[in-house]
Amino acid sequence: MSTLVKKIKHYLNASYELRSWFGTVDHKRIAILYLISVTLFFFVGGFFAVMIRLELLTPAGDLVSSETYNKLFTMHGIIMIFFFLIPAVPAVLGNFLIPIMIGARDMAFPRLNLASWYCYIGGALFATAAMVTGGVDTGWTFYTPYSSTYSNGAVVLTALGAFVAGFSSILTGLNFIVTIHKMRAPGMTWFRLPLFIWSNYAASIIMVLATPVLGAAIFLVFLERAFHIGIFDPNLGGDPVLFQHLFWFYSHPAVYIMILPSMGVMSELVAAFSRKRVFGYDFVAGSSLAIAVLGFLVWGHHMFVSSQSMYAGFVFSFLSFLVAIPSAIKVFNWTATLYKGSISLQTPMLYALGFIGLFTIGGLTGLFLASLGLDVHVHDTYFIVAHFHYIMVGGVVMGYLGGLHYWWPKMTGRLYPEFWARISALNIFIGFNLTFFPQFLLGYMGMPRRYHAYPEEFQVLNVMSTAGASVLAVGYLIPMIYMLWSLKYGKKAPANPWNAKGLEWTIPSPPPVHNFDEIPVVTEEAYAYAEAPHRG
Ligand code: HEM
Ligand SMILES: [Cu+2]
Repeated sequence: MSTLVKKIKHYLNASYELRSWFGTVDHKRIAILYLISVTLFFFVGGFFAVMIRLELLTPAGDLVSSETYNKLFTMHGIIMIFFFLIPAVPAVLGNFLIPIMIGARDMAFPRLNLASWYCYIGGALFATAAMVTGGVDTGWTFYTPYSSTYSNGAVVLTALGAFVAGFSSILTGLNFIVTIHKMRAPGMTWFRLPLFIWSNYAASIIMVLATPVLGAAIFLVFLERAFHIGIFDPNLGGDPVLFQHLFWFYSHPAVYIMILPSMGVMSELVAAFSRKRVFGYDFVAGSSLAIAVLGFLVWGHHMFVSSQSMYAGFVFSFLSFLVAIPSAIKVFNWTATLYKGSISLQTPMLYALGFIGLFTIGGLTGLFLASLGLDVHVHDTYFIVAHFHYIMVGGVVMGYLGGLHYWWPKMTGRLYPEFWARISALNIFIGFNLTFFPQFLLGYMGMPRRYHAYPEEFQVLNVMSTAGASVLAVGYLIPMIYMLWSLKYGKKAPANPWNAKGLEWTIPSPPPVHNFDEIPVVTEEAYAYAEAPHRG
């Protein structure tokens, strides 16, 4: 029997040569390459976060100099946004699952897929070079004229890193769009697609349309720095606010590049662990597209106090309220899916429930910020920091970890230890709230962001936040350990450990090189769970 099992070839044991990995065009192997790279950067970015929190333990700026502190939060932001959050869900889970979920043998452009990973690595090398040659201190937002004229840091190298990594995102988006249009198995109509596909599709549209604008903005900063052409520097006849427009025209939609794919994971988890079809499937699918469109119309809410006309402020404020509606539709529909579902609280579901709660807090505080009058008060305070961490860490990272646990058996063929996984999910939830909730209070009391020292009355809340960060750090380390452990010692995973619906669960774990021996013919709706046998 065991010799028989050993003979089964799958994508992981098909070949062991280095070339078969670094030259692979298999979407599943590319997903693994991304998994390793983004995990590495998550911990590098995490290291900077720990340094920031240690500095803020005491009111005096005593651990690092103010210059070093500026570099710490800049590199933390750049790494977490460009090298972790943007690629995490689409490039790891999306790459692995999209072809399988639609019943295809690979992406539409397998080589382009590999090229996108090399762009990511190229960008990462530039960014790493910038870090080791003195770092950069502009903030992840690269605001001009500081970045273009005054900063002495490695701005050009870092910007080049973000620029090159941007191509990875563009190529991934392009590949997803074409794959979803062209490679669906017979019977896999648009409205039978898993919602994970819809949300990645919507995110891909943003990747393709918005990322080039960031590229252009960064390129202009480079031109101004290198050749002193007056684009942003008023001394040279330029306009610094122009940069903010270009930057946020990308970066607000970019927040949806991060959150949309994670919302897709959420729909999969909620359905699988309530054993029900997602409530209001059409609305959840449509809301992804609505977010992609509306997301392009709200960038001015980052510039309420940047000399933007008051009337523009009114309009951006109103539009920002609108963009919250499709997100609220999703939260409502996930909750409605839980209602009378037969719920099992396994690890991925714990992450999903965490996502619903934390994303709701992040989204509601987004509405506070979208209110023009209130934002003037809390702009550039710790309230902002709390808002976006609730969404990006409470939302995106929770969804990513939930998804990683859910599909881990499929990706690796091994089960992880459920006990430790639950402990760490709980640990992350508690650590997260302890870290970031006090920051809402600090911001509301007026503590500005991006300073390495602060008045003494803010210390108690800062100590809570730093304590929470240490709990959170442990929460992130535990999965690292048990997931690596499971690769060797974990129980072998069956094809469908969760008894879930979806084409990915119809093929062996781990999948064979070409996913399907025979291309499936789809006859079922998505999430065709027999309605849960109902308890009175
Ligand atoms: C529910 C819809 C949302 C609304 C109405 C909203 C509103 C806002 C507003 C008005 C600001 C600017 C505050 C200021 O700087 O004074 C802001 C900042 C921010 N938001 Fe949101 N937001 C929403 C969702 C999101 C999502 C989904 C993400 C990320 C995945 C996100 C990430 C951010 C980030 C990163 C910043 C700060 C950028 C910086 O200055 O560094 N937001 N949000
Ligand atoms: Cu925004």
